[in-house]
Amino acid sequence: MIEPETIAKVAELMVKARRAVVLTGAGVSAESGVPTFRGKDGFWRDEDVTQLATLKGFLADPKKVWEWYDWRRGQLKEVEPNPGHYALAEWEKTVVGRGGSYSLITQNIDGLHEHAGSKNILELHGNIWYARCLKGCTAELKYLPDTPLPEYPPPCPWCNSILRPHVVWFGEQLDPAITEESFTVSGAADLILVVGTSAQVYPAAGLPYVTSRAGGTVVEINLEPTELSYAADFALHGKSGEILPELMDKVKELGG
Ligand code: BV8
Repeated sequence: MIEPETIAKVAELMVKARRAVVLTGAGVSAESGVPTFRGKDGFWRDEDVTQLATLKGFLADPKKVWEWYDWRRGQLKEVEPNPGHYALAEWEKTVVGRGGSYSLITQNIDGLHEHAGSKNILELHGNIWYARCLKGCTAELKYLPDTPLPEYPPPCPWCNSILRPHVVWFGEQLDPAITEESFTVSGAADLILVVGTSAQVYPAAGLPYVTSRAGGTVVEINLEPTELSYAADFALHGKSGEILPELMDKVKELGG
């Protein structure tokens, strides 16, 4: 339970924000039933799995890695956005409606923010519903909405190679344009909400510090304390699917 005065203070900042940024991680999707990576029920506790989410792991066994991703896609097919996703989409409407700017930067690859109605989304780690040619024969992305896939690995429709998931693996560069925009908006933000992330994976985890160094306010909303908690101006510990709607109720009460 977050103290009412803290909810009121953060909601006031959300009403005043003109350059708003949100950074989300797996914790935002947890209440939709999507497993997180490192939390107590994190599914990356099993070492093998972290080997799957690497280019080396993929090249060693594309079939096995695609089976794992398609299993995750199958799980995601059943889930819906939760009140936390919808609250962030609603806040975007109020900020933009006041003539402000809003960017939602996510490490999640599940597509749930878009499904909930968020518009200006920066997918730092890609999207599990898209694939691209392993050889890079084209910059085109192949949208693969149906799961299970007919064959593993799926063939590249543009050349005789195969497709790889359009996600960023450890040791891989993020999309330069998305990364640059994420750092630019974070450096200009008057407020960043950091929601549902263990704040361990870089460069994403560096974004709130960019906001703080530039004089913006950092609000963490997470189930448990993280390294960021000590650097944040506000650290609200609890479920994002409860805290975000509570904050939005207060924003609307304040005429946001
Ligand atoms: C790169 C793939 C250049 C897709 C993922 C040494 C020091 C610093 C950095 C590095 C280093 N060595 C290497 C690096 C760079 C490395 C990195 O950061 N490693 C860390 C782990 C040390 N980063 C990279 O490699 C990145 N590329 O930097 O390129 C480069 C290249 C080579 C060498 C150096 C630099 C690429 C990173 C992307 C990796 N891909 N996923 C997939 O299969 O999913 S990362 C994976 O972690 C997911 O994408 C995920 O989004 C991301 C972050 O995890 P979180 O979202 O935070 O999830 P997590 O489970 O950890 O935490 C959830 C939180 O939610 C918890 O705190 C929990 O308490 C909370 N929670 C749970 N339920 C709720 C909740 N909160 C609120 N409400 C709830 N209900």
